[in-house]
Amino acid sequence: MKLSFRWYGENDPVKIGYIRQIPSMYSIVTAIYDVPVGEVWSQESIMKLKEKVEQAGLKFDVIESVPVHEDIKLGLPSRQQYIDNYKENIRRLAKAGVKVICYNFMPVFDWTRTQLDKELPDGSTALVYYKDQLNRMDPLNGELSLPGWDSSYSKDQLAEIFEKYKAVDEEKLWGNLEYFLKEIIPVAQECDVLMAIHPDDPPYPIFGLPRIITNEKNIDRFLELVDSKYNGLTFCTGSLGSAHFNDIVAMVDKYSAMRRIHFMHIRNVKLLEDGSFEESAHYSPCGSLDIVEIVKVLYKNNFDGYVRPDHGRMIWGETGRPGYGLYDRALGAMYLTGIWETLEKTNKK
Ligand code: DNO
Repeated sequence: MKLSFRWYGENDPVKIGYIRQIPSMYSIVTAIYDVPVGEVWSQESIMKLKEKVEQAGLKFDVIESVPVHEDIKLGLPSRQQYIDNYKENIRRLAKAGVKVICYNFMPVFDWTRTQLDKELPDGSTALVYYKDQLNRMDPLNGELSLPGWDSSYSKDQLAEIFEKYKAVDEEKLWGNLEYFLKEIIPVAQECDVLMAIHPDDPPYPIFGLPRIITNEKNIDRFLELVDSKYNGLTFCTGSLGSAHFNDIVAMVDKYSAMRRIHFMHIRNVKLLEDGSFEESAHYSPCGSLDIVEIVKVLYKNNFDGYVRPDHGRMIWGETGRPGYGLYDRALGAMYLTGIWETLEKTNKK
């Protein structure tokens, strides 16, 4: 496994030099953040970013994300221009040596939580998703915003997009995804860049919008749409693991054995009885997922892709981008490294 860490660039309160100090850190995961979704990234800005990462002694191997324009997900006639731009971004990133591109196909909203600063009994704060809070939320009142979103919309724009989605049910969304993949995967193959879709978080429809990268059956269908290693997965344990119906260890085992996982997001979640969940520390006893078992199956299948500790809590008084502080993610990184080292040493004997 290649340990990596998400960095939001120069504006990230977490300095890249601090990330470098985490033992066994290999690669940065980042993106160009000042270009509107759907537009082409300049080669110059890509090269500058690469330089910054490499100056810090880390690899510039993984991009998260090249976001997919809403018109592509909606299947509008205007999608062609955005798909052409997407292909150009793949080519330009390949020129800079990028190996994996993460993206998602969630309508309108990326990952969604109902509270970003829930205080846990130990005084740390975490991101949570409480069903009763969700039921009281109105996505159209303009109050909903998350730090991880690639786009932000005005109230009116959001209402307009919701209106357009009335014509897109799950099957239409599948069709639009297939169209997109059949266009971009040949380019990814030509450039030798592995595409890695991120699952929907949480893995079921919200606010009446369809979501399809949600469970084993659908991921099987996704992988068959274009049966190529270039059409792969970002397997996010916390996203898929926030619903009781997903057996995370079995899924990681299956897809890593198929060599279709290129990027792992590893974090833990604590599932509550009513289907709500709280993000927790990575350490298995803190949540509902068994992180040791997850890493074990990756090891067993000789996983050599990228792994990043995903969201962390805010601990030790740190402030910053919810989910993306330094301290708890660094603890997660060392926990994962410790498990991997133990597996390597025990299996050598
Ligand atoms: C959440 C992230 C996601 C992810 C996108 C990929 O913290 O894992 O926002 O970056 O869904 O496109």
